[in-house]
Amino acid sequence: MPAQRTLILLKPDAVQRGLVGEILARFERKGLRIVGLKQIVPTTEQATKHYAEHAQRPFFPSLLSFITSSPLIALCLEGDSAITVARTLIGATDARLAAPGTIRGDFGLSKGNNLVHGSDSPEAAERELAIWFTDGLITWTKVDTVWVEG
Ligand code: IDP
Ligand code: MG
Repeated sequence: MPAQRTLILLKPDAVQRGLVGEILARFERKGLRIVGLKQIVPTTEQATKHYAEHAQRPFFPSLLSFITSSPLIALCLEGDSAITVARTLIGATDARLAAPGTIRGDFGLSKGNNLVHGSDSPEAAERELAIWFTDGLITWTKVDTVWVEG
């Protein structure tokens, strides 16, 4: 499979609980590269766009309040089959049922507050990356280590 890019959100519960480093480490250790990263409090408009497919669901209002409640980390991860690989690391939507060894399975106890979002298809990844990285801040270049003298 060719390299893909996927949109990951470390949701407000992950940030509030101090799990950002732990979760980032799992993605990095797997071999996915961080090519975009920022901490923001999304606007309601931005969150509504992101979760548009769920607009008619009963949990939508509480999902919106949750996701806009405090800072989250938006990430663009890149690598072979990044979309599926990230979803596998994240685990099932309901963290109470997610397998041990997955992020949700190891750290979550809720279906709504489930720590992480990951795009579920190439089309979703393209759509979602355009919502969160409107400033185009996605970049990564491999360079040889540069040593500072002295
Ligand atoms: P996903 O994040 O695993 O792709 P989706 O079904 O796309 O799961 O749902 C989007 C998000 O909406 C979930 O991650 C979760 O935060 C929230 N959510 C989904 N289903 C429920 C529910 O039944 N109750 C409360 N929140 C839910
Ligand atoms: Mg989804």
